[in-house]
Amino acid sequence: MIYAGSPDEMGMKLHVAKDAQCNDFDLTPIETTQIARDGITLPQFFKSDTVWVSPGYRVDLMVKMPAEKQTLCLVGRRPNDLTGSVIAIVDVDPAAGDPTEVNLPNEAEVTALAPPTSWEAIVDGQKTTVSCDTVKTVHQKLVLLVPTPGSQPPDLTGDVSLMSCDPAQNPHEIDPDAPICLCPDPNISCRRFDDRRLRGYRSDRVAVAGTSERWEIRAFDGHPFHIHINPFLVCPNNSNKEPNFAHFRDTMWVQVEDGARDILTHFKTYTGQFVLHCHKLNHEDEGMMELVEICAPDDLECQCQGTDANGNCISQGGCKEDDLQCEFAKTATDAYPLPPAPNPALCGP
Ligand SMILES: [Cu+2]
Repeated sequence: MIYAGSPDEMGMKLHVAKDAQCNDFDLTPIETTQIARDGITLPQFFKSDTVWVSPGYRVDLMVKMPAEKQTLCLVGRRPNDLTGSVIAIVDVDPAAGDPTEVNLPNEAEVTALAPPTSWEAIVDGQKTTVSCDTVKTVHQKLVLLVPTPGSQPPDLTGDVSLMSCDPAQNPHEIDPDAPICLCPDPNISCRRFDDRRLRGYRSDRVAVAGTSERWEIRAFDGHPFHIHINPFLVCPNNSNKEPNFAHFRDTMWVQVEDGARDILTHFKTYTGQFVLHCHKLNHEDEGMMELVEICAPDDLECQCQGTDANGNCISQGGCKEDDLQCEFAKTATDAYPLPPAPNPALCGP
């Protein structure tokens, strides 16, 4: 099942119909067995009566039909449609073909196809066996959407001018006499894609081929985090909607109620640029996207694209010397979920 809709999350359940048009159905749903996410086999089955999806999701699942001749109703529920709508009618009819299987495939046979959840890679300069248990240091922290607490989002319609902490430069300042820093809305880590390009940053996040990193990802409300090229390992979590054991995927729902979601990256051999973004296309199009760059291990010029006032590489999260907005974005991201500490040098008192 591929969810190409936008912008809402949806929970889907399969119900046994009481009539051919699914005007009425049994309220108890049928169990489904998820075997892959984003085309990558899961290391164990995930059984659930709800297939929960967010924009950009792909779920492979198996269903054992309860009877040879029956109609099933696929019902989808969204935040604005809690009673649900029938989105597909499934007819099971022996006249349509010969049954080939009575039971679902064996779990061990299917999960044997899953990629291993630990591997060898360079971490912090050392060759390491990487797993959610062995790599605990958080190398990069991402927050999806960080509005400044108590502020109204600025009106950015039709205007891609730079956000700024300097009221003289900031056309979106709400009150020129009380300057405050604002995060553009939407954003990733208080930064917006086109602002960063206009300010001349070649990329937003740099990593080295052959390495792995642990990333901590949070959301102010809820967003499907999506990254291109290399799938990432989702570490065990407390989700009751999705597989909560370590598994690979390339799109992951992150919501405020769950706190941080940790992933392990594995930058294998590809060098070059690609994007990570929220998979809600309206958010992505408004700037909730980053440019990621993978450099070869010996390409130091790629790894360090100039230095900031303290000698730190700009490409490793540093800011250009006069870029107060970038400094504020770092402070806000590091502090999250708390508000950033007031800093008159950046934002006024
Ligand atoms: Cu989003």
